[in-house]
Amino acid sequence: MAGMATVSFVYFDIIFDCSTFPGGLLSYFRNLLGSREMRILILGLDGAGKTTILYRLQVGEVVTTIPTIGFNVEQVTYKNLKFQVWDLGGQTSIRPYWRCYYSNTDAIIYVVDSADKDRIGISKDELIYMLRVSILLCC
Ligand SMILES: Nc1nc2c(ncn2[C@@H]2O[C@H](COP(=O)(O)OP(=O)(O)O)[C@@H](O)[C@H]2O)c(=O)[nH]1
Ligand SMILES: [Mg+2]
Repeated sequence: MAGMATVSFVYFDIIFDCSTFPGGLLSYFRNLLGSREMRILILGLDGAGKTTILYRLQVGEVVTTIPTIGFNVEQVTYKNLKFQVWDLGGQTSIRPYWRCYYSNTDAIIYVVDSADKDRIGISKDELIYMLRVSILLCC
């Protein structure tokens, strides 16, 4: 990740508009969860901070990462909710394969490195493309 800036998160639910759930996102997940584990994807360009966020969620601290080849999948428990979190590699050559993971996914976390100003446009384009494809595949 370039520089010392913080990572910005863009969180959105690919299936539902969150405003539909006045009880909050957590209660939305809790209601859905009853029967199964939630599946979440973490996407973003390479070096954006995806793996760091995954392990921050899982072990509660920042760990040293190496570039992700392929993907990491980890189970994360938060307030008795279980999430299966898929951290997909963000290199240019791997991005076309993100679409293979959209089906059966409950939510996507899209990570943007706010310090990587040279690639902010690429990150935006990938986000828009990902939204288009995921909506086509999931609705
Ligand atoms: N300064 C700063 N560095 C970060 C932050 N998040 C991740 N990094 C660093 O950015 C680099 C890439 O992070 P990584 O999680 O491997 O990115 P990924 O390719 O998206 O999985 C690593 O050296 C991290 O330590 C952050 O919030 N601030
Ligand atoms: Mg990674």
